[in-house]
Amino acid sequence: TWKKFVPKPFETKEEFQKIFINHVETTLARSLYNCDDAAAFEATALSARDKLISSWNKTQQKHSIRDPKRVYYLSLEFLMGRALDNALLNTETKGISEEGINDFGFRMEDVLDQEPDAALGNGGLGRLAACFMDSLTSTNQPGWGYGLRYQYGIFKQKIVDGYQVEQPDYWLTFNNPWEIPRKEISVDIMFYGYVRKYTDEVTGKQCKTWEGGDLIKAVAYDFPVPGYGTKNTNNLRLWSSVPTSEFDFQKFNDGDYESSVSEQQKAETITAVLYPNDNFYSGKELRLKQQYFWVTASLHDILRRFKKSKRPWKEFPDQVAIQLNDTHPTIAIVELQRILVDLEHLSWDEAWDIVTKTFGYTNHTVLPEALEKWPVDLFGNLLPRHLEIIYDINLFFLQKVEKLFPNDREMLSRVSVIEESNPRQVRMAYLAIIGSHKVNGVAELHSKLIQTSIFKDFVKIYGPDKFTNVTNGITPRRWLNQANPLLSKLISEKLGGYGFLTDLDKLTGLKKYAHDKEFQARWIEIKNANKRRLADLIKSQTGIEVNNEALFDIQVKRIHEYKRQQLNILGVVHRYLTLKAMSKEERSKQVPRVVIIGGKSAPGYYMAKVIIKLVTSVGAVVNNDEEIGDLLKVIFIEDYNVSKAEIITPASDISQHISTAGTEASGTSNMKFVLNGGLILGTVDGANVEITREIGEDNIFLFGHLAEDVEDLRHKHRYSQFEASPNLAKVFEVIESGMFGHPGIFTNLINSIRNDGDHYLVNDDFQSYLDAQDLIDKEFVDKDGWASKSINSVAGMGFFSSDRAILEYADSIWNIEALPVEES
Ligand code: 26Y
Repeated sequence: TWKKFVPKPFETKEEFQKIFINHVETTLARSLYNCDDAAAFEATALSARDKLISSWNKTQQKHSIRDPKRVYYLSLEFLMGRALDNALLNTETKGISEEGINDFGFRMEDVLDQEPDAALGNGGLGRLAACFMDSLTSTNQPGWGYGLRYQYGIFKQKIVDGYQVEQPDYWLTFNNPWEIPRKEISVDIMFYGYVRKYTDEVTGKQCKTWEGGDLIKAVAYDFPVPGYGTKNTNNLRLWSSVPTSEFDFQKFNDGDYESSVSEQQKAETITAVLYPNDNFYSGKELRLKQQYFWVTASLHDILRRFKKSKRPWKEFPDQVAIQLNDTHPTIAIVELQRILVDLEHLSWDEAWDIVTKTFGYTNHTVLPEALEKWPVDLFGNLLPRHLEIIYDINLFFLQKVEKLFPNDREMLSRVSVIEESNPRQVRMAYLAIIGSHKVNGVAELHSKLIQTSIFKDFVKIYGPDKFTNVTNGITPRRWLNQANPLLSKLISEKLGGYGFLTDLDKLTGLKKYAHDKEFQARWIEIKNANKRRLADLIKSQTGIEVNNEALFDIQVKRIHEYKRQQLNILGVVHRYLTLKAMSKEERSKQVPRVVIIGGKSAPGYYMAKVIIKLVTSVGAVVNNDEEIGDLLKVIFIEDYNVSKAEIITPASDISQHISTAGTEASGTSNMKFVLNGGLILGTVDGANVEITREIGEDNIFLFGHLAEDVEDLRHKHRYSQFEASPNLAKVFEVIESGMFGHPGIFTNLINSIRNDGDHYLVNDDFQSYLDAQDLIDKEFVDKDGWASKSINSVAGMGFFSSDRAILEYADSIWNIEALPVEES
């Protein structure tokens, strides 16, 4: 029968080798003798992909038959990183495939290293989406991701003369074995055009239609998302823009063939490049085009799937939940309303009821500069019908507000979706709130803050139940099992297997070993091995050798003033001055430190670029000071990305999460570092608060002012003289003396603290920061005490699994249920 000819996904080393060779010889048209690491990567990936596609098919079939309610996660960013190691580990075939390729003379490490990162995101928000995809599958949720297939991911960072230089990340140079092009799945998307009124012949009703615009085609590319401990495989669908096959025949006939073709070619620019701004809104038309293009293609796909079920429209929210990852996909609310009213001819109220039951909105930031607001003219030109619908949504909303709060004109202008500024702007966050049934923040403190500050009026209008919290999480598959195989293995020995990877609360079982000397020794040995792995990376990238005995102090994340890398490096200068002032004898008693900083600045973010230059300049002096030697090294890691994070995260003794209180919504790398046995130096901000609650306040180094103090401090700055904390004054003095190169480079950075209001409270928190650093130096000397803190911390991290986060969303926002594909 036909079944005989269906190749079985491999389960043994020999089966793997057969499939591998088959891919080398037929898919790649090579031979084993002519197969380099790059080809070995491709063949291994294709073999793993075969396996995933088979479970992907089963999953999608089961979903088609059972037709459960599904969630669609709309995100403009998916920071996936590499896929091969993850696929092999999640399908538990890394061992056999490694043995398989070893026989052929390849080393797994080198093969894995061939893969480019899928870097379709900026930072936290994009990586969260990637962790959520892993957890959706691993917890068997029927859920898809929808995003854009950018041809250029986040830029690659080079450091030239101490400065950041950006290079394009064209990640699709070689075949991408993970993507399945679905050229047959395409949607035509319109921009510009006009709105036409007409009378419906049957009902006699006044209707509107949008027409006459430019068309661009969206084509689907599917990426299988493997899970751990499951036969399910979910889908991530990314859209790519291509010209429509339609042609401007007028131009063609006029003999202007070239320009009619080149107009069409412009289509490709829509998905060409990821905007490299993190937490910063820039208001470019092309960005709005990306948003509408992606949202519309995705909705079209979702509606097509729903229509197959032949259910009435009112059942749509029983079948479909759509989660908006920040405001970037907010036009989906308007587009669904437009489809239901203009094309499906539902009444406004029926349609709006469906819309609001369908959407949920996650807010990731309170920073005013990150809130999206589109100029009304730009919006109305690109999407004329959508702007009209926004006006109507706003009108009905304001009528409701007026009834609730009669005579409160101020309230009406405060909550209006249209900001009456010059130019007038569409406030996307307000639209997202009005069009969703739930709004959530990403850590307890953050959720409380948005309810009492930027969205306060909306809490009054809708009541508190619409607003909720879902604290972020991270996937323990990538961030423990994959990044730190040694620790994962040790934990599995103590807990009797790898069950903690799908039930992270099991880590509490480690508590009883926190003071076990033998266990501590193995724990420390693993940390040392991970530090050596990072030291090798540092050596190969910078040529600098670091002392493995030193305390590894790491801050890696996007460079941003609110994240306060400037506080870190100014603290390093203070440490350097302190060491220089010591006698030789005193110096010999100090704990050696390697300060590691990494992260990208947005290309147009001047101050962040100055901070990078200060870090590299301080490094250039300190690292070459023979008197200091191993006591202090300052390393800037170039081009921080997901695959580097996998090496960096397991290697920290201390990591820094030191944002001005109230500015970091959650942070997720804080969770990754602690899960890998590093301790935190942090402010009382974002998820640091909950981490403290879960692991105990003795296991974290907190410092600085609280979020509730920030407003008063900023107010004080405006009305009183700047008084530098004495230690900061000394640091400024040596920078201005030229100790780290021409001081003019750093003038604006220093001024932002000294003369321009110190918005991020660097001065206010400086001494408290130094005190916390001193405490760290003291405690690090006690190796066993440090190890027991580390073990107890890991034991308390169960809560921060993204599985927990996904189950909370599934339960309280999406109302969906797991649907596992049993083994057949
Ligand atoms: C306006 C637009 C261009 C924009 C682009 C990217 C706005 C925001 C962003 C990215 C935001 C972001 O990454 N936020 C981070 O989300 C993480 C996941 O919830 C949080 O852990 C982190 O604190 C927050 O800064």
